[in-house]
Amino acid sequence: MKNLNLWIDGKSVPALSGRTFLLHDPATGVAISQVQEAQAADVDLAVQAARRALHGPWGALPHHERLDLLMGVVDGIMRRFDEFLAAEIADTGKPVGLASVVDIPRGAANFRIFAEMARNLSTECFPMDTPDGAGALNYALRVPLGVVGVICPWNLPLLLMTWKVGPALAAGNTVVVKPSEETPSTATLLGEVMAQVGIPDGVYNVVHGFGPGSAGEALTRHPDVAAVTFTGESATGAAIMRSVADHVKPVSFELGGKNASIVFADADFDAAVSGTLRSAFSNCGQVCLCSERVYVERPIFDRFVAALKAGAEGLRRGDPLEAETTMGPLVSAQHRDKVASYFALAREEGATVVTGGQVAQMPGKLAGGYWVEPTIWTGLAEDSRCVKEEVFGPVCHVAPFDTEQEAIALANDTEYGLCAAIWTGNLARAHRVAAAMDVGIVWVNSWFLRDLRTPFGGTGRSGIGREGGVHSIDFYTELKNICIKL
Ligand code: NAD
Ligand code: 6OD
Repeated sequence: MKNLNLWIDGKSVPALSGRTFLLHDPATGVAISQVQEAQAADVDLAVQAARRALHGPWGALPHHERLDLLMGVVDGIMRRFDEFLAAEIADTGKPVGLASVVDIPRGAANFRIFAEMARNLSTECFPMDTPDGAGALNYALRVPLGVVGVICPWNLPLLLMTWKVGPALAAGNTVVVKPSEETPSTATLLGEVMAQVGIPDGVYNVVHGFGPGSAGEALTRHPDVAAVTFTGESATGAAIMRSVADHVKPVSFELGGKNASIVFADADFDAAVSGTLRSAFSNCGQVCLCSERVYVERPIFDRFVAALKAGAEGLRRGDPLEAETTMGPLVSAQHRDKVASYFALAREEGATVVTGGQVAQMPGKLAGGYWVEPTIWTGLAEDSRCVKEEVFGPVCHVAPFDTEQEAIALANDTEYGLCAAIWTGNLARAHRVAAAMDVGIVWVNSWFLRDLRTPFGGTGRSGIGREGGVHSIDFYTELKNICIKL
């Protein structure tokens, strides 16, 4: 079994307390790693290392040299691509066909796009008239926030962590990362890459552990952490907000969703079916952007449900390392039990189970893994818990609608507001319905497609702020106003 240390001040170190926890392979249930659990004292060491780097070697580097080093991280990840891939698959159980084209390449790309973006940053400057005629120059400077606490979920571990670390470092900050307790490996591997490519010690630190009463909470409460960027559940976001309140720290929150897809009868039928299959079942439904509510115009409802059922039943569960596998397990036994509880609840709430609805039995070494069937429900009331609450598994409820107004009202009837997908062949309708969606991101005839310079984030319980491009840089910097009398 592998031992996974913390990464503090450029070194791999055990936790001061000697406490550890076990990590299991989601595909088999077999224990694969013993992970060092950081407590407040370890978090303090990491934050102090990050402060020294901020006020020392990292802060002293010319801006373009910092960005050159971050471009080196891109190459460093790509050189160790296979190790990142193996570590991500072992922790998450996601299929190699997904992790090799999405998770690891995006982990590298997140450093490239923000290093490129930060090279071209500008701020405003206004030459001013003054009563004495001498004039003044009033301009703004961007300065880093300081030590940023980065708290991450388990569903896209490297992708979502680097989505925050990339811009934070490009903006001149240093970071202490708390990866999910379920998926700590790639964050640790990234520490080795940082050291190999010459990022100064203390710029990037990793503390493993849990949330409340453990490394996560200690990080959010640390007085020398200037800001907290968090991706995870909405309820956890609320807890973190309470933790940072006393120090009035800025937060960037990417939280949960209960996203809708709307399929109009004028859509390209096959594209809508395959797009909805992807948006409901990718990564075993463990993507915050997944569609758990699908609204289909009544004339094509029965045909659509039948096609979606055939597609879901065609997904291939199997060894995540095999290229043919299109559906992996859920991340943990605890999460499998949560998803299974919604299978039971849906039946109690009167769902028709079109397909799935069970924990899946797998053969051989996969028998001990956390497998479930892709599941489609119909017939639930709009106010039922299965239609209102985020399940975060391979499930969707499909319901018919009759008018565009009704579809908009159904899609918007949620406390969340992360994203929506609209499938239509009518351009005017696409614009109209997209504008009416109460969410941060709308896809038309697509899903999970975007230029990384555009704003990403949600409304309502789905988050606070926007990440991506200059929007990330805005969060990770303060603007300082300087007015010089000439
Ligand atoms: P989670 O909230 O349970 O945990 C996320 C992280 O927060 C973990 O590292 C955890 O240890 C830490 N944590 C938990 N309690 C804490 C506390 N009190 N203080 C500090 N840290 C704490 O989320 P998860 O189960 O890992 O991820 C799934 C959730 O994340 C889903 O709700 C999903 O929608 C959401 N998510 C959102 C986005 C997005 O971009 N909007 C992306 C991915 C996942
Ligand atoms: O693609 C991204 O940048 C991003 N933040 C995706 C989030 C996925 C949620 O699980």
